[in-house]
Amino acid sequence: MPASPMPRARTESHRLPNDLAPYWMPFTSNRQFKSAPRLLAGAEGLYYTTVEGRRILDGTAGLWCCNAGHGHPKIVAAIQAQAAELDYAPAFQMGHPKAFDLAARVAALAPGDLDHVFFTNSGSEAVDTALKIAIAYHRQRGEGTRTRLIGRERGYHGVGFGGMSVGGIATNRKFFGPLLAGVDHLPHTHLPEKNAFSRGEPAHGAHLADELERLVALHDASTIAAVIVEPVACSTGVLVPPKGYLKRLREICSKHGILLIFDEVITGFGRLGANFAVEYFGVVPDLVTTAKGLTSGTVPMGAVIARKGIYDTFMTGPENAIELFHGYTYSGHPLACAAGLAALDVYAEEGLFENARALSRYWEDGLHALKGLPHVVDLRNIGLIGAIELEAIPGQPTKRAFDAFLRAYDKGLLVRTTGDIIALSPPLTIGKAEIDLIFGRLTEVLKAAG
Ligand code: PXG
Repeated sequence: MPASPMPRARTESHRLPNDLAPYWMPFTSNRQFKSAPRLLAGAEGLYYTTVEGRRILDGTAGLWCCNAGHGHPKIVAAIQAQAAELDYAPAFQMGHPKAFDLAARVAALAPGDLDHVFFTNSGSEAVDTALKIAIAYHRQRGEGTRTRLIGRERGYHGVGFGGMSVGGIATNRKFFGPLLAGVDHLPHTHLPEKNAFSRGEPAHGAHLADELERLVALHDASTIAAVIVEPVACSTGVLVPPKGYLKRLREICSKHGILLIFDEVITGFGRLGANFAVEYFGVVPDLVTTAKGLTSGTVPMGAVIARKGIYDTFMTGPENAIELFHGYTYSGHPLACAAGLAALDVYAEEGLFENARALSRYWEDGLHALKGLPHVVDLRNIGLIGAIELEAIPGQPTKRAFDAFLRAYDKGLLVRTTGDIIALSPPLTIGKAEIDLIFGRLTEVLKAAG
């Protein structure tokens, strides 16, 4: 879609708020933000407009979610029409057609017998749902001792107690007590000494999947319900799986009757130029968690996709009995379903996953051209995801990347940072010209920092 040349007409959202104090902002340095707020008023195509009327190129698809770009007319119209037609339908013991339609569409996109879809409202809820399904599945089969959950260091699975517990980012865990009992972690796969500046999947590290055998030997397979990993660990700063790693993890899980969960909240819906990472890597897990791109970020929604055998295991007992005591008031919300159906239409009609795939090499070349700029210690990429790791300022971790984020924003480019890593994930509607713009502006930012 063409970017609008001018900010849209001034509306209520273009005014400055009177009081910044009451809103406790999530995952934000509240005091820094409120001293110099970055407020967005509008969005169209690949660009945000700030309250001051500046245009900002969206290098992050919002928070890795607006895969169809912003304000797509088809998605906007679907949400508007749905709000007028059916605002809400009870999610328990009642339904509405679009929830079934969307589940069928999502199942059709997922390979193999990943056939059944449970709706949530976020990635965090999708993760907690998948963990609960995994534990309940084993109990249902008479293996109630399988309750242990295995995550991975540096993993991010949202902020519920389940996701936090299997997650592996220390700052997201250490403030919140003992977390879930019976959780262990695989080692992360970051091997910069061997893999720095890899293009796509790094060559070294498949052996790290064998650490699962060590955990099985320690805990015994009969206590382990599931292993959960992000196929590409994004929030921690984009760790691409080493060649062969995911396949090995799948083999070890199958050998020991352990369910494998892929957390595809970011990698689902085209981010890698495929429907899911499942397809990209050719490794089929037992459960897939998604969110974000499912509705192109327009209405909150997440989903768990389960293999047929898991669903069927629950479909036993008396016909009028509830099979899974789990769900949310807003599971399969009509507005989210309408947005999801429209987003999936747009992805297909405009060939956006194909666009992502076709551009991934150009994207890779643009990113790796930053090699040699001041303080750049690693560059990582896959699909339309990129990461620039910077050398930390001694004694001031995170400052170098955060300063780059602020300078990029001043230059009209939105990026994300985590630690001293800049992460990039533009809408899948991007073209070569805007890829050039992103890396051109980042080059200026990084040179100025040197
Ligand atoms: N799993 C994964 C793999 C995620 O990336 C979640 C679960 C949680 O989703 P919700 O919808 O509950 O936020 C996520 C979310 C970032 C960033 O910039 C990443 C996420 C969210 C916000 C920022 O790294 N990932």
